[in-house]
Amino acid sequence: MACSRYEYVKSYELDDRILPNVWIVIRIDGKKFHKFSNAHKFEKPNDENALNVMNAAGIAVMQEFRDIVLAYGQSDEYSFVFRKDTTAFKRRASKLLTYVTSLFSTSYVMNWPKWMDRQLVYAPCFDGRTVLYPSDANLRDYLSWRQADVHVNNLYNTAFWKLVLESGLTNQQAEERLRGTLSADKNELLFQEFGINYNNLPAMYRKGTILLRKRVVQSANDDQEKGSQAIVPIHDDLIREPFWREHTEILGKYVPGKYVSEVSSSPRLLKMQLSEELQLAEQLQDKANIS
Ligand SMILES: Nc1nc2c(ncn2[C@@H]2O[C@H](COP(=O)(O)OP(=O)(O)OP(=O)(O)O)[C@@H](O)[C@H]2O)c(=O)[nH]1
Ligand SMILES: [Mg+2]
Repeated sequence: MACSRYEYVKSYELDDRILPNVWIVIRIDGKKFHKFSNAHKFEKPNDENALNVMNAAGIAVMQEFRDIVLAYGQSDEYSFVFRKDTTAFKRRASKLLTYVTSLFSTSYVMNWPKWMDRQLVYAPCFDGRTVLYPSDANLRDYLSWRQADVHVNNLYNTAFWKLVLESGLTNQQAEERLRGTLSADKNELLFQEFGINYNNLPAMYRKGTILLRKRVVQSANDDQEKGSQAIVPIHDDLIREPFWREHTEILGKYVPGKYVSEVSSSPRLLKMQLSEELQLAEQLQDKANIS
């Protein structure tokens, strides 16, 4: 068809391709989740199932975008790290950002009934931003910043909700009680008044969730090629060096690392993936047998 006289408007679209050789981080964040979590009666300060809806949505995004090497989630946010040399969507910034944000949102809704026993009252909504980091050190500092954030918030929230829900303080009184306290003071308060050793609380609450692509095998001696590939949830300390020594694939030439786990003792998030993969393999086998 001949060019229409309107076609010139296409030239107004800007080329927003991301410069080469940088880590691309896309972070999504729930809109007004303070209100959303109340409306859906999330447990305070952490709702394990609600956090797993976030994790399941994060896994769905990683399954779709194979160039995401790591994702990190805490509270109502998730960060996705694309490998430096990704060519996904020709590195077009707005395409990448909008696809990830909308796939995360729809996957959140799809996964809700698998984890929650209440219905969604209204549609959750997420914003998204893209940040570029030129060096590995910058990327590690970014992730450390997000994990330090969960530590500060979770320690405060744990102490705050104990004071409100168990000691009967009003929100304002609890705020006043915690004003100006250091981490050590809050640890002490939890221990002395509530008998809680903060370090024994679930790691997912204290450290957030790191999603890594791994080959899951049953024993360390198993051939790596035999395992099924899955997105594995990990709740480790990524600020310190051992994490990066253990998962060298993240910053190196990307080949999924090995994850040793008995299927029966795997986290439910992982079991669900492995059983979905098994079902798919069985369906393919059935099809092959029929034809
Ligand atoms: N009770 C409960 N609340 C949670 C949980 N996870 C996230 N939230 C809520 O989500 C909020 C997330 O913080 P923000 O993203 O800073 O605040 P927001 O209300 O989402 O506001 P905007 O992001 O600016 O739209 C927390 O302050 C909590 O109120 C949870 O597991 N349990
Ligand atoms: Mg938010």
